[in-house]
Amino acid sequence: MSDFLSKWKSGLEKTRKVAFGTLAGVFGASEISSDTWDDLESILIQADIGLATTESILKNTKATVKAEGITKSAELHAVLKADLKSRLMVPPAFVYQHTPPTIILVVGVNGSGKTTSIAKLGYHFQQEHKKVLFGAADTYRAAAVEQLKHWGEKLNIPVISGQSGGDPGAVVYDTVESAVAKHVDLALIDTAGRLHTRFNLMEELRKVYRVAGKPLEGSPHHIWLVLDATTGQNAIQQARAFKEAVNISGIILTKLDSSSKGGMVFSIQEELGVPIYFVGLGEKMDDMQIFNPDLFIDGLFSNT
Ligand SMILES: Nc1nc2c(ncn2[C@@H]2O[C@H](COP(=O)(O)OP(=O)(O)O)[C@@H](O)[C@H]2O)c(=O)[nH]1
Ligand SMILES: [Mg+2]
Repeated sequence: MSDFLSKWKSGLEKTRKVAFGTLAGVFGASEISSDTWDDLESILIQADIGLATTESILKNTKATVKAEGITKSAELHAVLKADLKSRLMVPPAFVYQHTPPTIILVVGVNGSGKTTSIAKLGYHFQQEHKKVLFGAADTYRAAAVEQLKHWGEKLNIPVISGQSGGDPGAVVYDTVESAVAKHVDLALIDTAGRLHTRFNLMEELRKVYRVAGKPLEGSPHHIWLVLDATTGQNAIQQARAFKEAVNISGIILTKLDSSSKGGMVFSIQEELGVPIYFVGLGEKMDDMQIFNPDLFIDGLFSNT
């Protein structure tokens, strides 16, 4: 197996075990009965697919089964796989600004994996021979700035930071200005994920967004929301709130390798209509992979 395939298979191992792997029991040799549909429904819900999406999957699958005259539950496997695949968006190819730099603001709640994802993304873009800059605008936590500096040193990527407890807007401004002056291809900016109230957090994000456009018109060019896959449907609620505040252009889904149930991937696409650009399949630098629906579905089902 290629490195690439084995990364998806091993990364999704836990997810497969806790959720989708149990489908094997449903896809037995028996005839399809109302029990088959009930079992399928409960497994999909347990896999964090969410009620609305589960209902829609069942409806489509039942229609296909009827149209194709399928009677054996074993044949449901392929029908379900095809339906799930059709729900996932292949992420659009990443487009760099014609005139560099490309500025990416990375947002999300504390602990979702923003800072480590920025490090992994920095590594990813370095592999594409791009010159990268980091901005440490999560000024509320000294540890967050230190964490990004640590990654910057390891990867040999410069980090723009300000004073601890200082104005995040000032760091964003300095990062964008410096990205232009240093002629980097791309800047990734870390942001705070927690303020006293959600309203404050969203206001802060709007402000940071406006400030990013001052030194460079059109910036930020992307706003990526980091979601922790292990938080399941809660992540969808978070995504809605962030989407109201700023124009989220892509999702980074972390911790798919932890005991996430994986099903929220389908709700993200269905309810938010925002592409998943990257997924975190482990803790290593090269464990951040461009989201690939085929590999994802195959990884979820590989033992069934
Ligand atoms: N297993 C796993 N752990 C991750 C992944 N992404 C982030 N983490 C861990 O999640 C924790 C929080 O990450 P951090 O980047 O500090 O989150 P932040 O508060 O949003 O900046 C850290 O312990 C990371 O190592 C992932 O894709 N897989
Ligand atoms: Mg952080």
